Amino acid sequence: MERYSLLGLVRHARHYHENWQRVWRDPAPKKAYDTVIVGGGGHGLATAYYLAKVHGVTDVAVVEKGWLGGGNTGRNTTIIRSNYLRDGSSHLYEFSLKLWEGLSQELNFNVMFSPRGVLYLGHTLHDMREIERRVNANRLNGIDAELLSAAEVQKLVPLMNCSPDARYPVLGASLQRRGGIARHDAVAWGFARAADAQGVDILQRTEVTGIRCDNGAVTGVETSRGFIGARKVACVAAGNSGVLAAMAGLKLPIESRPLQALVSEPLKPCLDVVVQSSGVHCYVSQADKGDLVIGAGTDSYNGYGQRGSFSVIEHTLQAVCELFPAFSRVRMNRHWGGIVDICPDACPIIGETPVRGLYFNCGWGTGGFKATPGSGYVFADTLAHERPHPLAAPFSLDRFATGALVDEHGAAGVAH
Ligand code: FAD
Ligand code: PYC
Repeated sequence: MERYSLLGLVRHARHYHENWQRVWRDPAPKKAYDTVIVGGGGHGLATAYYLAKVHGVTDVAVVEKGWLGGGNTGRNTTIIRSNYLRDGSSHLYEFSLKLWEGLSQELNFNVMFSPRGVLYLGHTLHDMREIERRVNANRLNGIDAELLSAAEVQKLVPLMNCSPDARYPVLGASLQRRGGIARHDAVAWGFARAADAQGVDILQRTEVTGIRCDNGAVTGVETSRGFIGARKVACVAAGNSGVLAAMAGLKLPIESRPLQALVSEPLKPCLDVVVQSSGVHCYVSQADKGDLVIGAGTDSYNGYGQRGSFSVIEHTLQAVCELFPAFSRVRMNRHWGGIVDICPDACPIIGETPVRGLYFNCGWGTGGFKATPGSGYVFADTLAHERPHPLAAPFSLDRFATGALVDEHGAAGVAH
């Protein structure tokens, strides 16, 4: 009975909220490592974990200028799906989705992956043709995909305004039932804890300020805590990738732009599927604790401030209210921005650079959260074997010289 009394609650709080154990160590940097990973977001931490776990490479440091998951990993709307158009990207994201399905067990840490289904709405005949084409392409690649009519969408999401009188009426949608959401910072913490347990050093509050090269090969990184030598340097820094590349004299085909999201006050359960619409432009899901998690479009200018312009967020809220008139009475609690790294073909860059031993994993833009485990896995394999993992091969930097671009603009959750 005491469990439910006020006194019981206070006792519980005092007992469980004191003397917390560290979940990962806080080591001093060593003079040198075999591999230094720059960026303690989900992708960098996953890379470190799989390097140690799968390849036995444990002489690794993850160097993070702020706190783990403080970049886009902790700022995104966590939509996970694998319904991309092109074969190369479909295989990579599907590989990642399969890893999500077992990730909490793999890490022994609950990342709260919730495969509640992802709906992608069509508002015009052209949208519907594109959606149908993508559903067919997904099925050819063995990826679950369904085409829904407007009536089926309405049945699945009773709160949605599917009236033919809407300004942009819902004509139908694709549905990937295995898609869903996860708890963003738990993903960073789960990979961090598991990488640390394998012997990886995680160095927070350590900013890389320079990349040292000698004779065309990388020798280490200058940091706010001194020089750290490395045989390999792997940059996984999302919106800051261009800045890091410039430190080694490289220019990446990337634009860094703010992308915003916001959360509402908590509501009773009312939306049990993820809804995306590039037509009216918004994406929304309801987190397990009840708040609506809503995402916007990118600002149309480059920048490094982790906030975005008011007009973009206002446009998104208009779209949300149009799709869900009931949400017009909901108060918004917080909004923020992250800096996304966008490639011309809306696909990532994974692999080596012209500098020997210097690797980049970036360009995931507005859609890399879903790729976190898969990206870490294939990048670790690429680093360990010093050749592209087969799933990473289509995403090498030299595709911008050969012209073998993997255009995924149509499947990006955010129009840009
Ligand atoms: P980050 O988590 O950004 O990690 C990079 C780290 O590098 C940062 O922690 C940063 O501090 C560190 N760093 C940078 N420079 C240095 C330096 N010089 N020295 C040391 N450390 C450095 N994707 C989806 O799949 N689904 C979504 O629903 C989705 N929604 C999004 C919504 C928003 C608002 C945003 C901003 C992004 C969204 N994304 C989404 C994209 C997704 O968040 C990213 O692609 C993904 O999280 C990138 O992970 P990362 O580990 O590469 O980068
Ligand atoms: O990639 O699915 C996605 C996405 C949705 C919102 C932002 N990115």
